[in-house]
Amino acid sequence: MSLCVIGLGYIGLPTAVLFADSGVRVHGVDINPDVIKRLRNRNFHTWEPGLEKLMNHVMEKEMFTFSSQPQQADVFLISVPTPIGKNRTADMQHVAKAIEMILPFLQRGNLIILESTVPPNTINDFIIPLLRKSGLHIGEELFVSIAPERVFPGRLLVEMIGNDRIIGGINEESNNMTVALYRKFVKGKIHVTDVVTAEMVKLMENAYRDVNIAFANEMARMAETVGFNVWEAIRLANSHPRVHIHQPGPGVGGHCIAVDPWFLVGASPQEANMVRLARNINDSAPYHVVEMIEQCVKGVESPVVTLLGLAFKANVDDVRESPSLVVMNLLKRKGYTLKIFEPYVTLRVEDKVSTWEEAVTGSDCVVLLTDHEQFGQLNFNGVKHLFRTKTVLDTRNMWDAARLAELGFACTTIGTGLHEKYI
Ligand code: SAJ
Repeated sequence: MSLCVIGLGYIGLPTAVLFADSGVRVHGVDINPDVIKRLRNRNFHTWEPGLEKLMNHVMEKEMFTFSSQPQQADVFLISVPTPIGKNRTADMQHVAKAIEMILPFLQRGNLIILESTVPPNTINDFIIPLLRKSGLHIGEELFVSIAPERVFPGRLLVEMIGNDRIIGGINEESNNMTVALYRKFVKGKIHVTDVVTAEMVKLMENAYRDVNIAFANEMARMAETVGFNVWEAIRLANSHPRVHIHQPGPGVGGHCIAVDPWFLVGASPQEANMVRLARNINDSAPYHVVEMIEQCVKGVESPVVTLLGLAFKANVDDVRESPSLVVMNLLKRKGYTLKIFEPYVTLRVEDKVSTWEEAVTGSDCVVLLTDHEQFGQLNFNGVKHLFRTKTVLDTRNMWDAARLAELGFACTTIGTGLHEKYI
């Protein structure tokens, strides 16, 4: 069995490596020469547990080769980005390019699998017309399916192997071939359905999470006016066996939850009302954080604001669509002096400092944006003399506000409405 994987990004590469480890001869393709160069130099730069070791292993066994050009194979797997483009519609140019690249290599009996997240009807209305250019009879000589990835950054390998997989083929042969392939490493259940349902399942999962987070964010705003603690209320509500409310925060980032719901809005603008509203609520969250920061530093002359965390979520170095960037840019535009402390992200950012001590020196307000584990253990007592104004704002409920108040801090936690007590 041979497999050609197009796109060696954060999903394509580990997928290719897992197939190679399961005995499939894999050729990986990426149009970005930097990716190929890095792989050649075995410079992987990944924070995903276990991935580097597995890559070295399959390369040594010569089960995984890579280059900028596809080659003939039994199966072609496409795992390229589908970012949000103009007018918040899916930008399909990378998928189109991937199909174009493989067309000259297609042979009778090949299977094409799409792993990228796409709007509903993409396989039927977009992919199949492109594949017809091969001259092969779709469904009889060329088989097609979608098998969307559903893994959580930071747990990629564990989830790729252990999670259930949804497969939607254009016909029974496509389904059977796709199931047989994924069975090589997937330990979770493999669910087979039709293509449009498989496309929709992926989008529904992420839209469900977005709507749920928007609900939590709305409850948080309500808590600030009504006067209760939303974190405690959610914890207690979730003790009900059929309730699972997500957590509020400074907004929703990443390339999935902040993006995929727009594919539903694009596909069905009349019907996608709740999905659109949720997106707008979550997109407004960083603006609310900025308003709270302005309240915290009110009356301070030329305030210095410290931001903790640029990554979109805990313990990763990924800043795509991060609400922290929105907060940072808004504050910059308003003329605030900033200090940014982000131990995970190597990105060069103006105003970045490298230690906690540096971050708080001369600060008038320290704002916790990303819930990196280490931010939960910061030592305030040892640095409190370095602050100019002892004010903190916690958007993730990681800090003990009562303890900080004992140390002389004015501590505001979003979604509590109780901050007056500590000021
Ligand atoms: N967030 C909250 N409150 C919460 C949970 C998350 O504000 O209760 C925020 C996070 O801080 C972050 C954003 O939402 O900014 C998204 O983070 P995430 O960790 O929930 O999700 P992703 O984008 O890393 O991964 C999601 C996952 N989807 C689901 O859990 C349904 C993952 O399984 C998908 O594979 C991935 O999207 C994808 O590729 O679609």
